[in-house]
Amino acid sequence: MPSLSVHVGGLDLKNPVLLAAGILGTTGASLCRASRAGAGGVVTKSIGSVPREGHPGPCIVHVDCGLLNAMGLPNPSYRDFQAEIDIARSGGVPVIASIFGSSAEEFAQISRNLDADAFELNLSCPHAEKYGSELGRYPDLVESVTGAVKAASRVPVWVKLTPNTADILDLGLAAQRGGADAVVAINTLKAMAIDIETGYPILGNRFGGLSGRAIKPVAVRAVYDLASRLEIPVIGVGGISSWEDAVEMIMAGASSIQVGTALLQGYGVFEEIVSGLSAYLERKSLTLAELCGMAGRRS
Ligand code: RRO
Repeated sequence: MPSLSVHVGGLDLKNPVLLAAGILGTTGASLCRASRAGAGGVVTKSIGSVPREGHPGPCIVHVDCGLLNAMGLPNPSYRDFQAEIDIARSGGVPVIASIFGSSAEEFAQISRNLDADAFELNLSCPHAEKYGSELGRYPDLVESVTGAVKAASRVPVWVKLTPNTADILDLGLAAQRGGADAVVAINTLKAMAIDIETGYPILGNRFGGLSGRAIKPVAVRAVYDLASRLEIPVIGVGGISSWEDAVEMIMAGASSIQVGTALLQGYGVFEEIVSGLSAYLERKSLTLAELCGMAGRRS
């Protein structure tokens, strides 16, 4: 069988299929289940400096081809989350802590105090005042936040980018200038749903972020654009639910991929993607490195 092991963004991974931030990443036990199910690495739910309850419900609604969420960054704060990371680490794969803050200093402070194998900077949540894409849509802020965390921590730093911008490449270049070890593309697309009987928005927060199959083509395009210009690796996320989706995202230029909303099908999705990807590489007599960015070399 072809090797699926890969070195991405400063981490050695046994395979390139990771658990994405936000889904089943709130406890050490659920993160461990993802590693036992075959994930090559796991990303936690985003963690901030103080506890947050999140937005009022409803926080999640199923829509055609996807999921709309406005969780609102609920988390217990980094002080109470270290124990969960320690449990997650017993799963034997790298644990990447997703962190958020409202300033470069707040990001840096969290990274100084949290012990994880890498950090993924959430500069892209589409529906949280003063956080996420409210900073992450400005290239200069992406650069300064990335630089501050790089200076404060000794582990690799990945930057998760927002698709809710005119040009995601500008954001990727800013992350690279700030010293990022990789960029992660994409977070959810800003979206909403309305109940037609009452006329009320369905989500408590009125609008939220769209994930799942509907956003895969948007993510593929973002990864393609980023991978063709950046020198650092691009980690692809957005709507991947099968090995075929993973192959497509890797062909677009993703060095590894993350799976989020597809976890609604169960933890078996990791094994399905890993074994399907492996069988595909064998059938085509390709290595993972040869597959990565193939579409860019053909255009
Ligand atoms: O918690 C959330 O509502 C959330 C986050 Br942190 C994020 O990055 N993306 C998203 O769609 N929801």
